[in-house]
Amino acid sequence: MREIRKTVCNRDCPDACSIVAHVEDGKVVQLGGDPAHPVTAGFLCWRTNNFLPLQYSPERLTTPLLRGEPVSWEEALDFAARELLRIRKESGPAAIFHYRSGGSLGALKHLVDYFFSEFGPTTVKSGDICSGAGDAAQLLDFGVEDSHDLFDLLNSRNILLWGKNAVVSSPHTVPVLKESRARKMLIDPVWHKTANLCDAFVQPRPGGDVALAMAVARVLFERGWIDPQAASYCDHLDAFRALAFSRALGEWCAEADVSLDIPGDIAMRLHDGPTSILVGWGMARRVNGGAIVRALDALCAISGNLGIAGGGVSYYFWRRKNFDFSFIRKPPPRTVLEPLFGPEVLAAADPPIRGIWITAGNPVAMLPESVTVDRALRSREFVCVVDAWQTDTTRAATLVLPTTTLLEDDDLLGAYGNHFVGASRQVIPPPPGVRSDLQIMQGLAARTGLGDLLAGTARQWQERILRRDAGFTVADLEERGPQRSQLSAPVLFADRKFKTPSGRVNLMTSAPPRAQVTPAFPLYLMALATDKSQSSQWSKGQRPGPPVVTVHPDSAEGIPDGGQGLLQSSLGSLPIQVRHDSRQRRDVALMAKGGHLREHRNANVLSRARATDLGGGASLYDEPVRLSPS
Ligand SMILES: Nc1nc2c(c(=O)[nH]1)N[C@H]1C(S)=C(S)[C@@H](COP(=O)(O)OP(=O)(O)OC[C@H]3O[C@@H](n4cnc5c(=O)[nH]c(N)nc54)[C@H](O)[C@@H]3O)O[C@H]1N2
Ligand SMILES: Nc1nc2c(c(=O)[nH]1)N[C@H]1C(S)=C(S)[C@@H](COP(=O)(O)OP(=O)(O)OC[C@H]3O[C@@H](n4cnc5c(=O)[nH]c(N)nc54)[C@H](O)[C@@H]3O)O[C@H]1N2
Ligand SMILES: [Mo]
Repeated sequence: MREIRKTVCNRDCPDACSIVAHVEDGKVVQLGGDPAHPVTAGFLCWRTNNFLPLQYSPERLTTPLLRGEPVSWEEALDFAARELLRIRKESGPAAIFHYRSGGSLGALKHLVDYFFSEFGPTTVKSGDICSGAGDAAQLLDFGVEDSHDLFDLLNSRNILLWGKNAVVSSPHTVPVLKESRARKMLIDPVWHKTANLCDAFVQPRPGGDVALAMAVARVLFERGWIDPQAASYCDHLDAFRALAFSRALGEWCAEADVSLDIPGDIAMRLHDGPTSILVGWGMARRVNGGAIVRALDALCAISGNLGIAGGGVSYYFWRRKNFDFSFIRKPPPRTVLEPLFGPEVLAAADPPIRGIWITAGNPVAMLPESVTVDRALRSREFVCVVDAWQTDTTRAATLVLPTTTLLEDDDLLGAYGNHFVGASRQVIPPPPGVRSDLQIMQGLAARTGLGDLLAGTARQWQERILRRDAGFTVADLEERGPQRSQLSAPVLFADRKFKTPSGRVNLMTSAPPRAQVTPAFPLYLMALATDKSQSSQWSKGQRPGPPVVTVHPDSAEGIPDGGQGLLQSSLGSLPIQVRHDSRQRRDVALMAKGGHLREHRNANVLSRARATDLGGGASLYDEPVRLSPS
């Protein structure tokens, strides 16, 4: 008999969809989107619609592996406890590094942080590979990082999609964009399908956005299109104006590589408000990513689009505000900057990092300088990876512990692309031998002197973590499905009061230079999200053969469409297949993110570990590369 069970997707995606699972004889046979959730709107993305091959993959881990050999949970947890206790005793807790990434965005994953905070506190990561530079930019400018209600886009007269591929990475924003009658412009160095939703497409130089924004600001000042109240809620308006006027319009346009009429067009759209700027998270993955987001914040502020319905500069939705993690309070003795994971782990001293615990992350594939990350892991005494499948990272581990998938999860989810909160619930039990992160840490707590630190069921922890003033209980989420948080106003900063030290917007006054490509390496390598995978998790596996690199035909170095070649950076090279696309700029080489290292499909083997200007992000899209025939 077919039964229908609902859950919430826990993947690292802005949408946090409500999933309808069809279960037959204990097996999930079909997945779909919940029509009752206003954002999910009855459909799922390709990668989750097609998740079942991964759920039932033969690669699924169902038993702990110690140095590659199956062992019992008793043995595995005893070993882990012994190693952690030994390293702590010999070198202190800072010699242990707990690294958690976004494989599941469930709120209870923070309980693993809680364990390591109480066991140590141990070394943890700082910065953020995904959005660190943009987060820091918005916190500097506004003191808080959050967004307008998703449906407030219906109040906009103009929408600027600034480096945002909604079709691939936030598919549930697409129906809202389609419904909105606003004029829409995409500003992105890369042509992608989201351009089809827009009436205008501007294709600036990668990282040229600060220059483009300065040109726009200059036009706004020259035409008198500055909000007359701007000086009352913005600090440094004069210094920002001076920055915009520090170069002629033509110079800014040359730097951004756009024609002279573009700044005027964008300025007009900002003036003809309300105008919403939707900033893609990818903006933060450049050397000057923080400055780019700060420049967009400033454009929104001076043009009078902050704090009004249909306006705003929306980057991240503050999903964590619905949860109370205040019980995790011990400051770490040391941090490892996430984008510099490989080099910093290798270089750490006093004490060296001897043990690493990895939760919901695949750093070997997903962090820059993959080979260095791999080497850093393989040269530690003890590395434990908790994951549901074999990955490039589990292969570098001493101990691998098998855990639940999104269909077996029991957790709370906030979204970073809308203001809903939901509960994920097991639509099927995990296979025998598989334990949740919480169960694993409970087993470890019992063995490391932390006793009942984590005692309680997942449900009890959800009750403890969900903030009462969000406006609903865990039971409500279970019975009625995801609910919109009352902690989020439809319009952000409606009172034009900001959480900065002065209470006003902190406008930028200077900007660092963008990254340059060179004659020897003339292309910016951009490995971007694809509809076929969630970062390194490919629903139906990776396409066979070498990874595809898409370039403008003029940049293909004579390699024909479909031909093979090498993609090289100063770090290494990768055999690839070339695809021609004349809609792309001549200075970019495009790949899919998340290819596996062991199959030579990973762009991060070519990217140097470099941090961004702000917030400890990674300059993932700024690596200069070249193509050559193989
Ligand atoms: N299908 C699928 N969906 C996903 C993911 C996935 O792997 N697959 N990943 C998830 C994750 S981890 C995240 S963080 C989110 C968001 O993931 P993101 O990758 O941030 O989302 P995109 O909207 O694709 O934003 C990237 C866009 O920024 C553009 N861009 C890059 N550099 C510049 C620049 O200098 N200037 C301008 N103007 N644009 C630039 C890129 O060309 C690209 O179109 O998506 C999530 N959704
Ligand atoms: N070149 C390049 N590199 C990038 C990016 C890019 O655009 N280009 N994007 C960056 C971005 S935006 C991000 S967010 C990062 C993502 O980097 P990661 O977060 O490391 O990527 P995922 O593939 O999502 O890996 C998470 C792992 O968590 C596992 N997992 C899933 N659920 C659970 C669970 O419940 N518990 C545990 N313990 N594990 C679980 C998955 O099986 C998977 O192997 O990558 C970054 N790296
Ligand atoms: Mo991300």
